[in-house]
Amino acid sequence: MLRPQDTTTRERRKIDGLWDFRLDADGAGRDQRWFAGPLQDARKMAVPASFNDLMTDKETRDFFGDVWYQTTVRVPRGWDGSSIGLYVESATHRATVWVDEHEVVSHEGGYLPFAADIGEHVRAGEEVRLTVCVNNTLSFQSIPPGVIEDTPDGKRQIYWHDFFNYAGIHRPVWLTSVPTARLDDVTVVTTVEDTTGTVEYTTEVVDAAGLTVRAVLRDADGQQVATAEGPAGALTVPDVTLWRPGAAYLYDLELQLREGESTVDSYHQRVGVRTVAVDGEQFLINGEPFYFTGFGMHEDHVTVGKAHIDALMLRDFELLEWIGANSFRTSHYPYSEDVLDYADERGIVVIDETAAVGLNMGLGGGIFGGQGYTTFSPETANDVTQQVHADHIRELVARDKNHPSVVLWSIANEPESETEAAEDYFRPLFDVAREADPTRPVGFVNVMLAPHGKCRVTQFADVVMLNRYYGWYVLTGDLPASERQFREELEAWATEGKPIIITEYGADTMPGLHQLPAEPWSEEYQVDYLDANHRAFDAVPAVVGEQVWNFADFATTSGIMRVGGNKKGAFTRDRQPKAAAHRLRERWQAMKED
Ligand code: GCB
Repeated sequence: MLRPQDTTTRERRKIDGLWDFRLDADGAGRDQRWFAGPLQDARKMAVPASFNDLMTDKETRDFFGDVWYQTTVRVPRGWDGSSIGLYVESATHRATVWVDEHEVVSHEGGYLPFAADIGEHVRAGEEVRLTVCVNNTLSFQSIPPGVIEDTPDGKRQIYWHDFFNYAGIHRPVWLTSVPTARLDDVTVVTTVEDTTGTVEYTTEVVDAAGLTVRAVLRDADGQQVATAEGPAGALTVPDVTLWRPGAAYLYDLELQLREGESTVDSYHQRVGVRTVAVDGEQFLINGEPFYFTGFGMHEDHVTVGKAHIDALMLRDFELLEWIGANSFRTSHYPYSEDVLDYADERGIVVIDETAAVGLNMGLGGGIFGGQGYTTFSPETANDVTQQVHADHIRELVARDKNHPSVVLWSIANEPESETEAAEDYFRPLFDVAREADPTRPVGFVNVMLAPHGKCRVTQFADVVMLNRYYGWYVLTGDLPASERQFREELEAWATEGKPIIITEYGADTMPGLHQLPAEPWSEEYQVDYLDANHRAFDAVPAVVGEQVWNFADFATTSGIMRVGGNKKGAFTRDRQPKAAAHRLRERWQAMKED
C-alpha cells in the first residue's frame, strides 16, 4: 500500500472538516443501517480529532462502543478512467466504511492506515456519501488490550495503559486517484561503502503486464544522480551525502511505471542513505556509536486529544531542537505518518513502537484498577491476540520501513516478560518483526517487575530497553539509594553484552511547585532526580541512550496517582518548560558539542 501523493499520474483530495457524528450507545446502527441514508440526530464532529474532549458531557468523553461519522464528498470530475480509492490514516481502534450503502473496508488497529478501492461505487464529478463506523472498545483480543466489566451501574471499560483512551478519526482521510496500471509498493534499503552509497529498491505493481519500471534518483537539488531499470534494482551514489542524526539529507527516488517511452505511473519515495547496526554494546548509525537523548512522547493535546495537527507537531519538534534531543520513541503506538516524515527531514532518530501496551495484568493495580486477571491465558491474551499483534507488527513495518529516521522497532511496552507464557507469546513475534524487516534491530521495552535474571523475553531482543523509576515509584525521595541501586541493576544488564537504552525514567512534577530542600512533585526534585539517574547512566558504558518519561504532561484515566493526568513531562501539556527542561538542555546540548 502506498501513501497518497500528488504526482504527474496521481491525485489526492483531503476530505477533513466537520462531519456528521452520532454516538451509538445501544449498538443499533449496523442493524438499523445508519449508513443507508443521512445520519439522523447527528451533531458535528471535527475530522481529524478525538471526539472525547470536544463536547462538555461525560457521556461523550468516556464513551465506548460504536460512533458514526458521515460526510458527503464530490469526486473530482477529472478522475474519470482512473482507479479511485479511499485512504484513512487512522481510526481508533477499528472501523468499517460504507460508500453510499456499500461496505468497502473494515480495519482493526487504531494507529495504522487502511485503504479501499471504491471505484465501482463512485463516478467522477458526482457526490457520494461516506459513512465510517468507528469502534473504540478494547478487549483481550485487541492491541492494546482492555476489558469491559459489568457493574451495578452498567458496563465499564478497563485498560492497563497509562494514557486516556482517546478515539475517533485522528488523522486525515483522503480520496485518491491512481492509474489502473500502477505501482503498489516500494521498499528501499541503503548501504554505504567508503564514500559510495547504494540504494536497493524493490517494487510491487498492479495490472502492469508488459510494462517496465524505471528508477530515477535525484539529490536534494533535483539533480539526477543515478537511474536503474527493472522492478527491483540497485542505484549507486558516488560521494554520497549521508542521512545523519541532526544533519538530515534526503534524496528523491522516483519510480516510474513505463509503457515504452511514456510514464503510466509515477511515485516519489524520499530516501535517506544511512546504515543501522548493533555491534556488541554499541548502537551504530553509519558505523558510528550513537547515544540516544530525548523522550518517550505521546500524541496528546488539549481539546484535540490524539489528532495530528501540523502546527502542534512543529512546536514539538522545535522544543526537541531547543532542548538538544536527538531522538524519541513513539510511545505507545505508531504516530502519524507526517511525524515520521518530519523526523526524516529534521534528522531526529525514532524508536518506532507498536500499540502493544498494557499486556501486563500484574502492573499498576493502584493506578489503573481492574486486577484479578492473568495476562496470558486462553481467556485473556491468547493465540488470537498474538495473531492480531503479529498483523500489527507487519502493518507497522509495511508503513514505516522506508523512513531513515526509524532505527529500531519496539514490539511492546512493558508486557509481562518474566513468565514462560510470556516467552512463548513473544518468541514468534520477534521472528515476525525480523522477517518483515531484516535490516533494523528489534526490541521491546522491559518493565521493572522483570529485572535482570528474571526477564525471559530480552533474550530475543537486539537491544535492552528499560523503563525504570528509581526515586519515584521505588525509593521515593531517596536519591542516593536510587542512584546506587539503578547503577547496580544496569551493571547486571550490561553482562548481556547488548546496548542498553533507558526508554523511561521520570518523576511527576506539578509545574510551579517549588521546595527547598527538594521533595517529590516539586520542580526541584525533578531536576535532582534526573541528575541522580544521569550519574547512574554515565557510570555504565553499555548505556547508549536516555529517553525521559515524558516529553510533556498528558491525559490519563482518573486515579489517585494522577493529578489532571500524568505530570512527568519536562514540558507542560501546553508545551512550556519546567525547570527540568532547562537542566536537560544543559546536559544534552553539552553532549552534542562533545
Ligand atoms: C510506565 C509506562 C508509561 C507510564 C509511566 C508512568 O512505565 O510505560 O506508559 O505513563 O510508566 O508514568 O507511570
